[in-house]
Amino acid sequence: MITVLSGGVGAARLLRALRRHDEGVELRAVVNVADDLVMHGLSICPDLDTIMYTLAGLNNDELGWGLAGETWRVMQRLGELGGEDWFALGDLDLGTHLYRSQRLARGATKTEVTRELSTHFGLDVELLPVSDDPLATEFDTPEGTLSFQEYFVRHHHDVVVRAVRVRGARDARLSAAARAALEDAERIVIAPSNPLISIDPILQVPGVREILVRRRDAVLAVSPLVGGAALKGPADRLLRELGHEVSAVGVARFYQGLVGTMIIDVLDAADEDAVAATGCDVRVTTTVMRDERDALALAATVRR
Ligand code: FO1
Repeated sequence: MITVLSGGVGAARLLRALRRHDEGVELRAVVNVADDLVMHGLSICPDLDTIMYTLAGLNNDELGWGLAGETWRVMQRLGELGGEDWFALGDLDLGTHLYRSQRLARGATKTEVTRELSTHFGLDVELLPVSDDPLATEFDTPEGTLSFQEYFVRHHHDVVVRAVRVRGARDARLSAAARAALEDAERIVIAPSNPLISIDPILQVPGVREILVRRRDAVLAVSPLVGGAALKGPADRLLRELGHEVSAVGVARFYQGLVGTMIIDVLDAADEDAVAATGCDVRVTTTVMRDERDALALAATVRR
């Protein structure tokens, strides 16, 4: 069994590649829920839904989120009414949020609702919210304190970040299913997701770090940087703003003590020795999942 610590699109593509590479392997994902939000009274879980839609083959690959072939009639009407429409919820996607919100309001846990949705969408990867307790990433910026989606979507992550916090992390309980997925996995993979805002909220849930430190030889991380830059999103900018080196070495230092193996991109091959000096084995390969062949090659390097 392989367990993948997961943010959104990078994790979704790695999970899809691991599934295609080996149809027989049991796959679980322990997923960040600190991007989650309540909007229009609806509970929205972007990372869980991105992975779910991707594994179901229903995702909008261009956007990296939402459903392919989506329509936006509800948002259009909301905009006409002068409502809050900066966070775009497609007509079909809204069905997922309505279902989840009602189940949560009736007392189901996020873990239970995720299992129900995963069954509906025919997934053969077990998606596990890291915790059923509320977690919320927030950013200190010159614009004030911003919630995750205010920073990421409303401000297009184009605002200086002075500090990042995960509200609720200290008191959050690691779910029993996520704990078992971490304890029982033959291999724990940290996806090429943003270390600071996708993976760190998972690591901040009490118990997760301790398990990784203890199981370090089984832990492998894929660097999200390629040639020292993020493919998409603010990973490089945030590393710089929060005082980390913007390179595979900076990522390796961030995960130091937690991982036994790092996979870095061929464009960062010059960093191989410095990454190894943080105390892990290093594998160098193409980490960009541009097409099926690249994705399968990365999956093969993870499984090696
Ligand atoms: N990302 C955007 O850039 N703009 C949006 O309007 C947007 C809406 C949205 C709705 C549902 C959902 O599940 C995800 C959505 N995302 C949107 C993506 C998402 O907010 C971020 O990419 C992740 O939170 C970062 O991992």
